[in-house]
Amino acid sequence: MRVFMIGYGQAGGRVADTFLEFAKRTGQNFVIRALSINTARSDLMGLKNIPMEDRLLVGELLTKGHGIGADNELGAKVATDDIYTIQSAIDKRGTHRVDAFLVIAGLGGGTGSGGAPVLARRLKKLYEEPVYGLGILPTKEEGSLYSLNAARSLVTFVNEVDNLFLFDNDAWKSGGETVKEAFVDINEEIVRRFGILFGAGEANEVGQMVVDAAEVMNTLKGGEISAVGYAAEEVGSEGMFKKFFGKKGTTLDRMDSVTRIPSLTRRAVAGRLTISCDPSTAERALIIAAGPPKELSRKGMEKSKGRIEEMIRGTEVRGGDFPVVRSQYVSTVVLFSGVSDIPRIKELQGIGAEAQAKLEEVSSEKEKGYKELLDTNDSIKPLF
Ligand SMILES: Nc1nc2c(ncn2[C@@H]2O[C@H](COP(=O)(O)OP(=O)(O)OP(=O)(O)O)[C@@H](O)[C@H]2O)c(=O)[nH]1
Ligand SMILES: [Mg+2]
Repeated sequence: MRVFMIGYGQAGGRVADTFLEFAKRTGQNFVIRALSINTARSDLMGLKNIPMEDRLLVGELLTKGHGIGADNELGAKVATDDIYTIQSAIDKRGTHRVDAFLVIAGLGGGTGSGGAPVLARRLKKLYEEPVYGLGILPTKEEGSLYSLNAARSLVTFVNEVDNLFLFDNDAWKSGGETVKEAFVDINEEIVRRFGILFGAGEANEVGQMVVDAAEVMNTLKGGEISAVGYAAEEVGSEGMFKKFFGKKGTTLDRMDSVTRIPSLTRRAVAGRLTISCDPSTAERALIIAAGPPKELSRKGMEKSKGRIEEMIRGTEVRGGDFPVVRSQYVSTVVLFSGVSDIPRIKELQGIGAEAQAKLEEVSSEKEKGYKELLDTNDSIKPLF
């Protein structure tokens, strides 16, 4: 699938930047263009792979390029005020070869959480191609304001896009690293999964039953929220086999390649998903097996599809290959589209509602104080 990516805010920009790096490193061409939009000039300057001319500063009149500090409403206002600048920046870069748009943002801050839904709505008005969102949820440690922002942004974002992929930083953070190092690792994890999903339809090599972009898009159609699972295994083991058995592997290798895909699919589903959820609630699913074509067994894929069909609520399960001749790994990516009852969303909404109530209390206290002040002022007799 040829994707026009827009990274909105710092997280969005960094993830889009990592996508570009991944595409270059692996020789994939699924990123048609990657644009980064931010209210903070320094965040834009910190990117490595997105060309300078594709970094767009917005809200300059309001923020002078210094960002807007986790204010979700202000983030939405900036995007609304500057929507024509953003729109023409996208249009100028050419959208005729594009299969889909992907708007990426961290939903806990201000710029991306407020801006991404506004942009998605505009893109849907302007183009016929689907608009997907990749929303990154904050960690619990980031506090209730971030949860409130995420809860607010989620409800609008999910309504403005054709499908919203969620990734939960909270489930992926690991202790002991600095935040910056942690983000580098997390962004790699994000890009590996979605890079296979979007790259699959654009494979440079031929194979038996190669996934095409339409299959990915049909799986995403009509689903509100999607989660993705992934597992990989090294297969460059022929040398080892020779070493142990003194000949090239035959029967055992073939057996391996038939059982490998179902076993990797099982691991992808049972392992950590991009957002923790119950896959059985999914309306549709897609399995992609990536790796050297001789390792991608058709039988193995059929078996895996059968298992996922039994698992999910819906009946549509697609599957196919992403041949990568030179790869040392076989991996599977499983996309669950239209998942529901996501505990983390309920949690964010709970924390968000509490934070909202507290905010209202504070502002009504302030108002009360102000009124009292006015009342007192009233009782002060004019001097003249
Ligand atoms: N996965 C990932 N998450 C990030 C990254 N950078 C920030 N985040 C998360 O994204 C959320 C929002 O932060 P930012 O993207 O920095 O916010 P912003 O959109 O720039 O908005 P401002 O509040 O205006 O700075 C937070 O929950 C962060 O934890 C990143 O590189 N990768
Ligand atoms: Mg920022």
